[in-house]
Amino acid sequence: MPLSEQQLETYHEDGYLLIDELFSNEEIELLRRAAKEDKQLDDHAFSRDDGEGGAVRLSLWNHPGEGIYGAFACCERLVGAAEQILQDEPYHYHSKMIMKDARVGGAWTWHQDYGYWYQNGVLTPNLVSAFIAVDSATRENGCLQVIKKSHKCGRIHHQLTGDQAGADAERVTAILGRFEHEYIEMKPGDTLLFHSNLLHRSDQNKSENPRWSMICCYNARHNEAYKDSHHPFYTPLNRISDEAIIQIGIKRFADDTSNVAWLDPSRDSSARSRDLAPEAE
Ligand SMILES: O=C(O)CCC(=O)C(=O)O
Repeated sequence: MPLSEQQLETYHEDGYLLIDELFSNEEIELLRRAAKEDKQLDDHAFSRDDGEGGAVRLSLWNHPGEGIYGAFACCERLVGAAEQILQDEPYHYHSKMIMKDARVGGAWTWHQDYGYWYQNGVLTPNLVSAFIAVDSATRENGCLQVIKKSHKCGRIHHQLTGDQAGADAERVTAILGRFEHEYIEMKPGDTLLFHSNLLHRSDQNKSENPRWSMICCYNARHNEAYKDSHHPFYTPLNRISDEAIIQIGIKRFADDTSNVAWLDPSRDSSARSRDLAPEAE
């Protein structure tokens, strides 16, 4: 059981749980080097106007694959934690690398991930994301910000700002008046588990330091979408041991990413789907 009772309680109460050093220096360095040297990752990257004069850059894939990215997404440490949180079998909904580059990395507006995923036919917000710090994330380079306990507000109406869908600004302002706004500073290897209805955002990166992070998203088996979308239906996940990360990482990614099902940017609606539906739980 990766998470203690106390950690689970914190997650459910606050909508997120920060775990320091979930991944060792050796593990995260393998991921960092692999990602930064990965031409395929770069080739599949796409940008979205952030509505503040910049653009966010990310690569997104649907299946974990058998390389280093899959080793992280399928390791017992993360999948076990997701299972405890979801109280159901987790399956890989997608992973992404957020490439918030030095000086030019774009901002993310306040949003809930379920604000996007609702549109994909996912019926309940029983999904969890694991945000793994690949580089250090600080206030200067645009670390993630969250509104603590905002997952309790239910799903909020989303609308477009630039290319990104953001949560209704009037409601976010009201929520900020009552709930705590937190900056989540992280060291490489630290991991934030967060609820799909947690409001989160990040500022542009005007610093000299990149802020890359990998986010693995899991859906509960019994919460698979009722209709087809650009993300997969339930697909059993091959859990691997925590030790395998180093073994696979040392082999590096060579041709490993070929089976991850890269998502064509034209099909991706994350960070830009328009949600005009009424608010719902
Ligand atoms: O990496 C960030 O700053 C935010 C990313 C995010 O919110 C998302 O991918 O939904």
